[in-house]
Amino acid sequence: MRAFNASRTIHRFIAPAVAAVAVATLTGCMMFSKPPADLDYSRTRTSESGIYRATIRPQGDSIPKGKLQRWTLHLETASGAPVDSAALAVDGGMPQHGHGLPTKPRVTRALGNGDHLVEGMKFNMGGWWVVKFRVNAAAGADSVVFNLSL
Ligand SMILES: [Cu+2]
Repeated sequence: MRAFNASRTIHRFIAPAVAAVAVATLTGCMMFSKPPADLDYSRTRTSESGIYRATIRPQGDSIPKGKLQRWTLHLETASGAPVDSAALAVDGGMPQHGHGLPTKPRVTRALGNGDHLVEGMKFNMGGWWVVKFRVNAAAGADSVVFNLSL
């Protein structure tokens, strides 16, 4: 009797398919650190030198991501007198991402009673945004900064 040893050792080296799928969605905004805890997200803020008080009124009140929107900026002096005649410039960005606004919003006209139309606002991602209005009017030059959490 012959013991037929049918055991064959077949070594299959299946190379582990290390599919390092580098999902190339690295658009430069991959910092997930939290914004400072003490940020003031008020929609009414006093300017940095205290000359003005300004209120942002986003269209429809909520601030959507990725959509062009119009805002109204209400501007008054610290004592509450509406400011209609002012040179206003808009700037902004994400301090933690090192980038600015994706658009170049502008204050296009005065609407009366201290209100000013801001066109071209857009925020293309979630997180902490800063929007700054530089104001130059009879009472002086100053800036007012708003924090947004999207
Ligand atoms: Cu960003």
